[in-house]
Amino acid sequence: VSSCPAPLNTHYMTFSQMEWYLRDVNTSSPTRITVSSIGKSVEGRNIWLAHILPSQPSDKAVWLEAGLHAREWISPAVALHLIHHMITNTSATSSVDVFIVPMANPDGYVYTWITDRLWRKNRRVNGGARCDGVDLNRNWDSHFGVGASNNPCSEVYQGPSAFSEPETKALRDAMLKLKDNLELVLALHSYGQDLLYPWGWSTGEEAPGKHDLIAIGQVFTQAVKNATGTEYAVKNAAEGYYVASGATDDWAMEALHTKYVYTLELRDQGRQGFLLEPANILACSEEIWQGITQVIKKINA
Ligand code: ING
Ligand code: ZN
Repeated sequence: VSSCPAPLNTHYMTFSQMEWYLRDVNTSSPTRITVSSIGKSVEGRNIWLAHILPSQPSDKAVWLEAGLHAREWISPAVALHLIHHMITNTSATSSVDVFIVPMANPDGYVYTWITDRLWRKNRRVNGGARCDGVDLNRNWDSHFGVGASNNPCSEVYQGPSAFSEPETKALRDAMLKLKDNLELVLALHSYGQDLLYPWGWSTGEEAPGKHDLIAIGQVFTQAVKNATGTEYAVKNAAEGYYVASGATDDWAMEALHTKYVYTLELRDQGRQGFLLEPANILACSEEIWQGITQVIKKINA
C-alpha cells in the first residue's frame, strides 16, 4: 500500500479528485479495470462503477458499495484503496468479477466538504418541506417505512416512496443485472468496527443462512485481527445496532437472494467517529483488504 499514489494514503479526496483518480486508473490499466457511469445523482453528478476484471471469465461477482452516507468519509477512501489493490495485486481477487461503487452519494459528499461536514442524506429538495435530503439507506424496497422516518427533517427520512431517489435506483439497476452471479454484497459505512448481517428491519426474524453469514463474518474478523490486530465484531444489524428498514443489505438478501450480505461499519469505535482523522486511512484500508481477500477465498474454496 505504501506504493499507493498520493493523496490516496494521507488525505481524504474531494469528489473531483476521486473522478480524476478513477479516470486515471481506467486509462492506465485497461486490462484490469473498466469504469463506467451507472446513473446520475439528484444534482446531476455521475455515480461511477469500477469493474475489476478477473483473469479468466467468471460467473461469480462481488459487489461493494461505498459512500452512501455523505459524512462517512472513510468508506469511499477505503473503497478507492481496494480498487488500487485489486488492479496492482492481480492474484488476490482474480477468480471473481468485482464491482465497486466508491461514491454512491456524490451530492451529499460534496455538501460535506463545502457546507455541513456531518450531512448524511442525499441532496433531494423535498417538495413542500423545509428540510432537504433522503436517507439513501432507508430508501430501498425492503420493508420500506417499517424502521425509518416519514419526516423530511429526520436524518433517517425514507423518502416519499421506495426507490424515489436516482442514486438508489442506479445501484438497484446495476445490481439487478448481476443478480444470479452475486455471491457477496458489502456496504461500507462508518463507524463502529462491526460486520453486520441481516435483517436490519426486524429483530424477530432470522435471515436465511444465518449460520453461514456468521461463519464467513468470523473469517473476516479473524483475518483482520491476525494480520493487523484490529478488532471487528460480527453482529446482527437490528440487534447490534437498531431496527432500520430500506437498507442495501436487506434488499440484496430479499430481492436478489444473495447469500453473503453485510453492512461493514469501519473505524473507529467512537473516539473520532465520523471525523476520523486521515492518519487512519492507510491502516483501515489495509485491514479491510486482508478481511475481504480471505472472505472471497473462503466462499470460493
Ligand atoms: N449505519 C447503518 C445505518 O444505515 C444499519 C447501520 C444498516 C443498521 C442496516 C441496520 C441496518 O444506519 C450507518 N453508519 O449508517
Ligand atoms: Zn452509514
